[in-house]
Amino acid sequence: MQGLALLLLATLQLVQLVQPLPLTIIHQPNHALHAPPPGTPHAERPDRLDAIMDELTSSNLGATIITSSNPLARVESAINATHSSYYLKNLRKTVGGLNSDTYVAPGSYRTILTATSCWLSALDLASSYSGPAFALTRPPGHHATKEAGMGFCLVNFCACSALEFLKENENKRVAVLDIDVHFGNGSADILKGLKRARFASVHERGIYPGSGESKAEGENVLKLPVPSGCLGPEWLEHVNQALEFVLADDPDLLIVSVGYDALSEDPLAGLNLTPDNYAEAIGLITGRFPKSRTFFGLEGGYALSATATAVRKSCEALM
Ligand SMILES: *[C@@H]1O[C@H](CO)[C@@H](O)[C@H](O)[C@H]1NC(C)=O
Ligand SMILES: CC(=O)N[C@H]1CO[C@H](CO)[C@@H](O)[C@@H]1O
Ligand SMILES: [Zn+2]
Repeated sequence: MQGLALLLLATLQLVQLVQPLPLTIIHQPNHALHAPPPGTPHAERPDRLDAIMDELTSSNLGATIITSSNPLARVESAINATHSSYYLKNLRKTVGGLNSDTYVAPGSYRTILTATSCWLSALDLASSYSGPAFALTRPPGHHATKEAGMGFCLVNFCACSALEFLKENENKRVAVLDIDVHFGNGSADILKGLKRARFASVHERGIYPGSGESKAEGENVLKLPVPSGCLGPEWLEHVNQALEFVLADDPDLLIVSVGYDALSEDPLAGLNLTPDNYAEAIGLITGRFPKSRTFFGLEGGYALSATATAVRKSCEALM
């Protein structure tokens, strides 16, 4: 009798162990403080995230939606470790344009702190085997290099998270996959040469930021440009190749910088993906690496309704 009870208990515990954890979405309540100056229309605007959150909250997704709450000192130290103090000093005192396409509003630095905090919360979940998690933040971050914001990006949240993980785990490795339609030059810039990190980007050839050609960028960085007009199957093949590269040295964590500007509706780029192609990419990713140790963070995506649909389908694929 006692033996049976023990067996039952053990089985229950086993079921709990293999039961996948639900998706956690981390959202950024103050994101609208980062807004373009009145009267100057800009693709990177608060509506982007509002449309996504509306779509997610009105669907029966069943994901846990939380906000982040990291101590300010941790968030700042992750940012300080990623960008030069010269650049950050300049960023904090700038209001207006950092350059012609990248604006800074009075509240931008505060939204940057919460966005970083959201990515760190997603990191904490995935690094304690409690993923998948998805940080839904803006503006995007993957073009920001150590020394400069550009391409709508002020701080590189993806790089902040990867470096934080490497700092907290001395012997572990991190894999970073970037599937925004633009080459993640900032993430490549910050991660190249790091022994315990691998980075791969799948992006449209010949568009912004112009440095996405497949020339070598150090042994741990792979650039996989696809031609304009590219459809789902060819793109997915490249995503698969990118995954193979970043997973080759048995990483402990996978970070996915996901931009939805490869959708055919996107006004800024020329690929022809559908929302279902994003769900298929998520399927490829979770088929090759445990989703409990994976987290996603939002980069671009400027066609509001198609992006919202594709984010929902991505989340459904993660459930
Ligand atoms: C980050 O750097 C800024 C400016 O150099 C400094 O004021 C701040 O105290 C630093 N924060 C942490 C947690 O290191
Ligand atoms: C690693 C990398 O490609 N960095 C590039 C990012 O884009 C800027 C602007 O095009 C270049 O100056 C960097 O070299
Ligand atoms: Zn992009």
